[in-house]
Amino acid sequence: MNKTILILGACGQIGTELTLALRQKYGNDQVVASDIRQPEHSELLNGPFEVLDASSASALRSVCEKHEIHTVYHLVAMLSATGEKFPMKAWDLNMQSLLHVLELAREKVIQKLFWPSSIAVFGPTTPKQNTPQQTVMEPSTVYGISKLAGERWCEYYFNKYGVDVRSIRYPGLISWKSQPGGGTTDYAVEIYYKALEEGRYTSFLSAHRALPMMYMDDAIRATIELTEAPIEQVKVRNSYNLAGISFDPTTIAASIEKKIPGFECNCVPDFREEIAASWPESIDDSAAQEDWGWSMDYDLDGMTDAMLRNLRVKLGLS
Ligand code: AKB
Repeated sequence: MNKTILILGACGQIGTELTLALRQKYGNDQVVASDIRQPEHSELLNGPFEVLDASSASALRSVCEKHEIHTVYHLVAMLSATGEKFPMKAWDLNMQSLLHVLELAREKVIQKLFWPSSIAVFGPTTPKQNTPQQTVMEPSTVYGISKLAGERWCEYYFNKYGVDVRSIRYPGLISWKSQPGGGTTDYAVEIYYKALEEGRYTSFLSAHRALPMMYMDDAIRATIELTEAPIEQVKVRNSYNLAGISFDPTTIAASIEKKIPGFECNCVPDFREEIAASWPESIDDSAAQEDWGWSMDYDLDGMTDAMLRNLRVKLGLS
């Protein structure tokens, strides 16, 4: 059976690494990368690449039909901080493209869908510590509202039409290959670049503002493991909590300082502090552990090692 994969948003932070991981696993030709722009990473051109506007239903359909796509990884989104600047654009982009793909799955043009949700579905009224899988969800950002609505649509299409849709509520994702853009958790990537380049960093979140985060290798493995899990193991059809590692700017700075003595971090919070303050500090992911056997590899110091080692090479500092 043809199991060709389509990645929407392949040039983004997650899309770049997911495309490379899936091509390594299944071969370049089996994974069609797509984005609204041509890739900066030439590695993405080692297999099929389509310039595709995922908010166009007809363009999406024609790419899925042309390549006989089986599984779509839908990674197109405007993140929390940019979303607050452009609320209507964020809503349109985040919702339209998801609904188009869900419709293609309902019509059986594609057979399976992975769609990412986020810790942003939680809000100021959610319990902050060890946030449960099912709890109060009153997000206060446009991004969070769009992710919560998306979760409801995913579960609706599963219940109503049997669409095989799978989802993870990603924590902040930390990676070195490709940078994030427009998120509230982005400080935890910037800090590694600045530590190596300048030996100091000014955080836009306050010193003790803890958030759940995860190293990209764990996030990619979780994404593929959930998408490929036997169907009977996937019991949550809105989105699974993933805990990751919880830390604040002070704690990540201390982890970096162990490797770069003298590294200095100070904090000048901006508008993103309010967004972060509305999100959980730590997450309970026991449902993911029990249902499909999730277990994380990287702790904070392990992630710091990996980030600094890889960035030194990337930035030509080694
Ligand atoms: C953001 O900061 O907006 C994202 C997220 C937590 O989903 N990284």
